[in-house]
Amino acid sequence: EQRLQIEHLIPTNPLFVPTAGSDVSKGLTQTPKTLPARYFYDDRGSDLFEQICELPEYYVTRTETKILQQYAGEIARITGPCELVELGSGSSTKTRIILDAYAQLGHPLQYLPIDVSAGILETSARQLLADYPSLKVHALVATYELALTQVSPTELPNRMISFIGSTLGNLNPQECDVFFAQITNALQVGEYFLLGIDLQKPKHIVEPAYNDAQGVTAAFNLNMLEHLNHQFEGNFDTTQFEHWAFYNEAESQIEMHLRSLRSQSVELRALNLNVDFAPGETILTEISRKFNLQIIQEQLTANGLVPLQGWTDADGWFGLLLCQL
Ligand code: AVI
Repeated sequence: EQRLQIEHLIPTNPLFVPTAGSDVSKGLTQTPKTLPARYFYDDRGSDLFEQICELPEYYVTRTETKILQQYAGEIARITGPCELVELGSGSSTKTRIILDAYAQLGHPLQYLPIDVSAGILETSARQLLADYPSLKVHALVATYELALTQVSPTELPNRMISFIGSTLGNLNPQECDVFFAQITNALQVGEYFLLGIDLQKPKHIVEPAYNDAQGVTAAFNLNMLEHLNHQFEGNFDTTQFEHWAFYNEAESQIEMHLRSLRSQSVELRALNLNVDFAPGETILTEISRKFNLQIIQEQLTANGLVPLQGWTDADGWFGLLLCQL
């Protein structure tokens, strides 16, 4: 298929890479224990995340989708013809709204989705090609860091890197600074950055979004242990851990943990690692920060990414910012 190119920047078998899993070893030997959130996203994790996006409690996706539906045309008018580069593209569902807006203006459609999960990347790329006959897709199986050093200008006049879904919230402030630097390095002057962020709102709305009644978020959280078992020959017993998520109002962030239900020892053979857990001890698997629109705009500006336009929903729950380098 000429319109589709898939490049694997993450080796299919990570065990052949000497540094693979060093982030896992580091996180699990720290006090308190942590694990990088990107280990949520194996194929099953990506599938569970798609289910989270449909949950009644998870307002995030629904709200951002509404904003995109209302303003994608405006985004396309501002940027003009653009290659769309998307970090953490997943199912690319929301991206279709942006592609539709470019199509309506008669612009060529070029899409460069980037995701750590090869399964979902390939499936959604093929569906997109079937639905958009003129679309060209160049997909990268990669982490953001890796991908951002690889993307280069195309024959289109500009590119827009899109980082929607509030994934920025999963980075701590230090990681955020590094990330913005990677974005500005990847872009050329005049190119665009589209950022979707979840905004600060009362605890009684945020907290249930990470503690859904059907237990999908709990399954998503626990699946990280299955992923590690599979990838690093581990023996985590997922029945001996439980999901725990709460909104830390002082920090304006959800903190999501896995809590050990008893004293236990876990081995990750491929990492040559044994980890002991006390009863009730937790692993921090994710933070999900909720932003203040004014502050994030100042931060973007300080990093050379000039906010051109911002949009929110009627309740002010979610923000979409179009920036230019
Ligand atoms: C991908 N990311 C923005 C989601 C979030 O809301 O922080 C991941 C997630 N974790 C639990 N539910 C959803």
